[in-house]
Amino acid sequence: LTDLDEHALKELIANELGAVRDRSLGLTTGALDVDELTSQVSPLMSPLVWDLAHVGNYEELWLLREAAGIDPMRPEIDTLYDAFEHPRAERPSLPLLPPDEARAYIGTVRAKVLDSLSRVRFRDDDPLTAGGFVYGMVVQHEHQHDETMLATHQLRKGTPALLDPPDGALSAHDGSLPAEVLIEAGPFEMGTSDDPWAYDNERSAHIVDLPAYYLDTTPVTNRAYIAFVEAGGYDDPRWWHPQGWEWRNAKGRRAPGFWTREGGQWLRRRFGRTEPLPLDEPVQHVSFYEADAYARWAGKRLPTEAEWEKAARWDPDAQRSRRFPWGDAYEEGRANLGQQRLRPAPVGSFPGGASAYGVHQMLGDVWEWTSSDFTPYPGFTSFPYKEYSEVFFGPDYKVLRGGSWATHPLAVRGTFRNWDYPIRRQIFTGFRCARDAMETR
Ligand code: AVJ
Ligand code: FE
Repeated sequence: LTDLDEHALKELIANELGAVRDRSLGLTTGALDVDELTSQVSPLMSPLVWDLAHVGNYEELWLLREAAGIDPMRPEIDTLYDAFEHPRAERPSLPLLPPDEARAYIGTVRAKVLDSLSRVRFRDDDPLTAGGFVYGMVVQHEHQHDETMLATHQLRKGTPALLDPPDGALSAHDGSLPAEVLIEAGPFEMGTSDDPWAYDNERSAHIVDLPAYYLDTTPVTNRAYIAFVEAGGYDDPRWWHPQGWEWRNAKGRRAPGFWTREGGQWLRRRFGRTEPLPLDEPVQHVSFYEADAYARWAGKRLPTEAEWEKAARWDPDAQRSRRFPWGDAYEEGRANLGQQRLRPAPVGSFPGGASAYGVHQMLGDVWEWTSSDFTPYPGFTSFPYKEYSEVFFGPDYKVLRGGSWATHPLAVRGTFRNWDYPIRRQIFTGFRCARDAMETR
């Protein structure tokens, strides 16, 4: 991105806008009838048609009104698609644009964006347009909602609407990985000051000094998690955070989301189909409290987000942090990202995506819970609006890192920070464990 001149950058932006729109339309058409697009599968999720019009309304606000100075097209609908005015639970009862109108609206917005793109100057002294930032923000936003729509699809009942893409051969597979990697004590650079499309919460780069620790080489698998379940892990309050124990009792949780047991076998429901639980895949649909309880049972703990990021980005030989675990540029075949398959890849897949420390599958597959609250980095300033990150800072949210199989490569990097309530598990969440090392420097 940083190497492109303005013309090439605009070409990339136009292509990425097209690609993400294809993705959004793919998640809102096909086997879905109008009723399925407008109804709600869970109070945690929006009707799909809300997400669809919301991404177009966000695009209108930022790319037409703010960047291009174009007058509002339909100011009267802004309030319907303002996420802060209407929590998800009440969205199905709003007078939303019906699917056809929503598609027409976002299509008109998009045509005007592409038309105005060549006229908008990217100015180094204007943080909104420098490096195409606001366009990157809109592309990432639509991909984030596409991932949210996939979580909605996972919760849907009825005829399956999504087809597994032909899986293709997974890349080479390493079945002989050590269980843990030692990360030596010392400082590393966390966050970024120069990634043009990074969000405010990823800024600025700052040095963090960590004691030595061990980190699991791969995410925790279904096989390993079954051992916790079958050892009675859900029935022993010793392993659970008091609020986690409360949640387990109130909700009757005894296994991860979408797991069922039949005839002595563990199964899982995935996009409307039931299949045997794939033992070598990372466990998915666990809450922070479940991840935390497993880690204690295993004699470990969850990593802090600094520990996660050092293991993913720091190159101890070069004494610098990388943008991705394997280097600074995104490369196909190094991670299971971008909805190329509708599931995490077995652990040991994508050995070419390992970090300098030899930690595997840090990007893609499953979002990884960390033990850290979502708090601002030193010197944080909100940009370009405080409802993206700032209003969520505090002890209510836990940080998740690394993206899932559903996350687009443009919407994740080694510095990217996601967050959610510790009880949530409808998103594609897993975890890996850490433990202290006694090593001294
Ligand atoms: C960063 C994934 C927590 O989905 O709530 C979407 C992203 N912000 N629209 C979310 C977001 C505004 C956000 N997360
Ligand atoms: Fe949004």
